[in-house]
Amino acid sequence: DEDANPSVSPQGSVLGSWGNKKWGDTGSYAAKKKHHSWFQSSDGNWELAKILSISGTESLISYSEGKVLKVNSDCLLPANPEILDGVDDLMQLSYLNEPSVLYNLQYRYDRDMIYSKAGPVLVAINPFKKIPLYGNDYIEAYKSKSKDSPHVYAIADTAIREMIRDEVNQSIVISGESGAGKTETAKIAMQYLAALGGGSGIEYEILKTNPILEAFGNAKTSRNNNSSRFGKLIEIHFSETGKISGAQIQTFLLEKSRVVQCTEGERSYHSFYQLCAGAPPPLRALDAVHVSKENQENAFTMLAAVLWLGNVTFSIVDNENHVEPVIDEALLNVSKLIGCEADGLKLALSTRKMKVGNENIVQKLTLSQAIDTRDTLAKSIYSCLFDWLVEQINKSLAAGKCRTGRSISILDIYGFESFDEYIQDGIDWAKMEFEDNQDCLNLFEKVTYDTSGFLEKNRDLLHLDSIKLLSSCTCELPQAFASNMLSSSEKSVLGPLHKSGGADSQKLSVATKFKGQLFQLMQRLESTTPHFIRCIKPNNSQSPGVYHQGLVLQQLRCCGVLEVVRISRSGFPTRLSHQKFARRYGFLLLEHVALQDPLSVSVAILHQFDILPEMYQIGYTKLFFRTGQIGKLEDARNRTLNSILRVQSCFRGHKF
Ligand code: AOV
Ligand code: MG
Repeated sequence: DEDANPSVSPQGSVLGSWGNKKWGDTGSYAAKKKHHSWFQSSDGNWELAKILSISGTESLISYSEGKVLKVNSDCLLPANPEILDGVDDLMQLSYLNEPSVLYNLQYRYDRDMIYSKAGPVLVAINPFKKIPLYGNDYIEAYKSKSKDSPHVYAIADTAIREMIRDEVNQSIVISGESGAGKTETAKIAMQYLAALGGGSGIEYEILKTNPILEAFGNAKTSRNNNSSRFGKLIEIHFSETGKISGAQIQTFLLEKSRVVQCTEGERSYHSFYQLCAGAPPPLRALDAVHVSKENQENAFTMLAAVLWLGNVTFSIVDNENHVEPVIDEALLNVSKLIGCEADGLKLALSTRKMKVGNENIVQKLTLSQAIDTRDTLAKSIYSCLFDWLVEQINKSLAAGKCRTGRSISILDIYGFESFDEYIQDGIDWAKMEFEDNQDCLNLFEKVTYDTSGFLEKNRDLLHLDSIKLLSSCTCELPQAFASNMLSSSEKSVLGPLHKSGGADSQKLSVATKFKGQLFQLMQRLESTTPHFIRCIKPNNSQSPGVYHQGLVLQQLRCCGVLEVVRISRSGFPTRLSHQKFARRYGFLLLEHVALQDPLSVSVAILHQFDILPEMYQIGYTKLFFRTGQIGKLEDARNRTLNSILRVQSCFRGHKF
């Protein structure tokens, strides 16, 4: 029966028409007898069904071990032939409708194949359990190319190779919802880079930064027991020979509010609990990044001060609701730990000096103002401590940094989720070139953060009184923090922070800072070749083996994974400028056209290697290729280079 299975063509011509754009939209699919189809059951899940007969607009289907149902044929979507079950790249599916993609990913997930390709993007579904896909044997296998199934290692491998081959910095951009596995994925990528580029020992230091930063910047939330509350870009530097020579870490907007408050069932930063549990391993890890014993002591002292600050209480001292801190163990400990007079601390927490006209007046604080001041001080000390820690780590990792080399950056940022705007704009972000910073920034401002909470949570402006208190401390760190705060507030767009009044301008300053950081980030990534990993959370309970179709679909849709596959399949995902193409392959030309303009050289190369016209498109400045074409040219280039090398070594070995 010819109609029983749709014919499969490599370019998916059966359904080059994109199965469905929305739920239920069947596109050009016409149901046929014996076809396998998807239909949506009453619980919203898609189920595989076989069409028994068709009459008019209705089809009789059988599904789930013998159940039979009459449905409107329009509600059916075509399923792929069994031979395509579990293909490792979604591009290979004949039908790319949502249920087919969901099914394929689930098929693989059920078999612990958590990685799949969606064209150029790696999709990683969180297994929420240990799976045996990592470690030296796997690293070796990907390095030697004896394994090529989708994997973070394969992405990292491509990044290293392209960095060396193209002499271009690379980036690995990891996105996904909270708890989807971004941070774990970043660590897996680092593991591979460390194994391939290691040797000097600095790779171990780089890997050890993970537990340190997690101790100070991660916390248990309702979505993730080890949730990163800061964004992180780690730039790993390589020498010209491909060896790791150093690294630099940039962090983004730590969630400070967590220091003083968190929702029920959530926790504050791990470091506090670790400190309370006594000299814990991740904190002692500080040795690894060459923080002196004295500075480690200082850091723990600050941590303890923040903890004690949380215990400072206030009592009402007059009938206008003004308060003063209770002089107890907590207040005394804080003053001792940061190195200031208890009286000074008491004043800073209960009064505010203000200038009205030409007069200096001292205003007493109400309970809520005092609590705010206390909390802001705690948040500020903690975030300064975090920044200081990152600075120490960077100093340590910069040792031996090789300036002439290249780098691979790994971006693990929370909230960096919504790429759909790129798709709407018709931009093929498979090879997104970060050409327009403004677009990227606009996109971020679209990103829905924990909206109201986000800005509220970061209302963190420290009053001058508190900053002065810190700068008067006898301990080194609070002094350093105070001068940092002053200089950064002076630099801020809004001028010194303590001058800016109401809540609106405070909010603005956080938004401005955020935007500034993202701008820097975009600038850094602009010149890199990006590789994308999209992490997917299969369920909300952090459980292994549970795959919620609806949840997965929502995430696939949100970042446009399905569209990427479609674009890649119909499009030309590989782009190269004529200059680059001509420089790289020009020497392979048999006829001498090397002196001509890059475009002519490009055309000559395409002709010489008989690249089929449907496999490329020539633009004014760039060449566009379908997947796989560059590989052929690379093979030819390598063959030629190898034979040149052989000839050279023959000559060298030969005594004339
Ligand atoms: P996230 O970085 O995306 O969340 P994580 O990387 O912290 O998510 O992953 C959450 C948890 O999922 C981890 O603690 C692991 O238990 C588990 N997990 C993730 N990837 C793997 C894997 N490959 N193998 C085994 N378990 C894994 V957030 O930081 O909250 O956005 O802000
Ligand atoms: Mg994380």
